[in-house]
Amino acid sequence: MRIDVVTIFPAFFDVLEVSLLGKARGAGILDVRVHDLRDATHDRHRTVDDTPYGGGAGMVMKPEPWGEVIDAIAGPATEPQDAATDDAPLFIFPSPAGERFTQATARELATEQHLVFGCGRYEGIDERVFAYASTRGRVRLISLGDYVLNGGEVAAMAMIEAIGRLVPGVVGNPESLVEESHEDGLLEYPSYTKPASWRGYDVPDVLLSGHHGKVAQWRHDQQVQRTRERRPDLLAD
Ligand code: JF5
Repeated sequence: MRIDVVTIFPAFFDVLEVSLLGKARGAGILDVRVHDLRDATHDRHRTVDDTPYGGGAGMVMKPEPWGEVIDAIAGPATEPQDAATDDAPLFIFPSPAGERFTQATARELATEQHLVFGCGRYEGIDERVFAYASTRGRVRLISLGDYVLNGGEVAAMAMIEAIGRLVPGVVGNPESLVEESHEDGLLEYPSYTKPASWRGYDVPDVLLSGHHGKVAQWRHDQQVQRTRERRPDLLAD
């Protein structure tokens, strides 16, 4: 999978070098390229924002640098219908005004060939950038949750990690992907390791019993109980 990131803070993405995703990049499974939006400016102050038409607080990201970077990433313009196809890039703009990102979104996006994350700052990006990007690929505005960040970088990083680990070959053991939280709509069961007794806290007897059926039943009960207590919204749907 190829992932391009467009940002005015490319250093945010240095951490992608480490950990599992870093290894996947080394192995050629993930091809991540980070682009500094300011490299597509041509004034001496490398300006990426301007005041909003119609007035109001804050600044808006100018369209011209975005247009240049989109051209550089997506290549020469194609026929309008080609932008909607699966092999055209999928542009993702992290935004609190977008559709909600879930594990199901991560699964869906992990099947894509080419993702482009556009990280906005200030009060947002000139709306015409989304229209232009949609002539070169599909466009989705995606929200991590109902809170506001200073820019799209942290949201993009979280999405890249959630998506990247589902790309075949990135996580060593595919079984560890199946049994995890949110894949079956329930929270994870509690986990324990040695020692069986630690500072007066004991591992539940059932886990030491060697009775696989009872262990599975106990774990499922724990999942349901925790989900009811912590995330009743998950049980509702
Ligand atoms: C952002 C303009 C993007 O705040 C977010 C966000 C929250 N959930 N998901 C994303 O994005 C930052 C700020 C201003 C565009």
